Amino acid sequence: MSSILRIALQKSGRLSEDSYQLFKECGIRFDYGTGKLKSVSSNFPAEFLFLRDDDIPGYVEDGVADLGIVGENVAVESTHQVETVHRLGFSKCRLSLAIPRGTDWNGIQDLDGKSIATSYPRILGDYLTYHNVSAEIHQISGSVEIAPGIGLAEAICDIVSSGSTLLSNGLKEVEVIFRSEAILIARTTLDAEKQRLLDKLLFRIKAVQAAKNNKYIVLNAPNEALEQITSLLPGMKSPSVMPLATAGWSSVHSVINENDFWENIEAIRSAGAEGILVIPIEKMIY
Ligand code: PRT
Ligand code: ZN
Repeated sequence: MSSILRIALQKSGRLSEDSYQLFKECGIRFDYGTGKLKSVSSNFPAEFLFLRDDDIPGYVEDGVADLGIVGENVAVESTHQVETVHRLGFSKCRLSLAIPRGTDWNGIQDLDGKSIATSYPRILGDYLTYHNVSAEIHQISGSVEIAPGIGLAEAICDIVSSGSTLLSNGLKEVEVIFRSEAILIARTTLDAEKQRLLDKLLFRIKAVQAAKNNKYIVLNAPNEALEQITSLLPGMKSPSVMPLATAGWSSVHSVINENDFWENIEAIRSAGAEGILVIPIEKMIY
């Protein structure tokens, strides 16, 4: 029987849409939604299982699923042995300590002897131990932000994204203890055939991510500025340079990274480039 990868995704929540979108961009089609628990892809040897995110590391460790997508916060907090295969760059957030807005903050030692409510006792416990702080950890599974208001704890340690939940509960963020994003996790032992399928999937994921991080750029340059402009646009191997119908001018085609995009564009313009077009890339394969 030929092998099939079983991939666990969050059924419905902050990871779901981006996870589904990622597979779509990788050209892997499957149905989801309307209460489905699983779905087989119509064009890739994969079966998708739709689960609560907290259950995914356990299912991956047990071999019910071969792969899964979870927040790194969930993977690190769980005691299950799984391998982090790839960082996916979405659902970014941070796990932070927060205290009532009116309270002074001089540093982590302020929490010595205090009580802290959290759903992340392991990550918090390790952080406190590392900083030699002894505090009482109250493990609660939800609505952590109300704990100080109802007298359950003096501080909280919870996931923060925009910060508006903390704000509306009269709390202030005082220390980021962990930064998280969605990750692809795998069972620690995959047979050769499943590993081959995982490599195939990773190849596609990397092409999709590279495309998102880069843009295709086309510009016109006076020939005397070509050397300087092409050195600013190394592209994937080297830029393409073609003569324009206007004598003394060339067209340069290359790829430019999103991270230093604006600085590079300014340098290219001051070197003499004109008529710059920047075009999104759909897939990028090195
Ligand atoms: O139902 P299921 O168990 O599957 O989902 P869930 O409710 O446990 O998780 P879900 O969907 O809320 O989050 C899934 C993952 O998304 C988390 O494990 C994080 O990795 C990531 N993520 C990104 C977040 C947030 N942003 C986030 N803002 N997870 C939770 N929050 C919550 C946070 O707990 C707090 O209540 O949003 C609130 C803070 O948001 P801001 O924007 O007000 O700061
Ligand atoms: Zn959950």
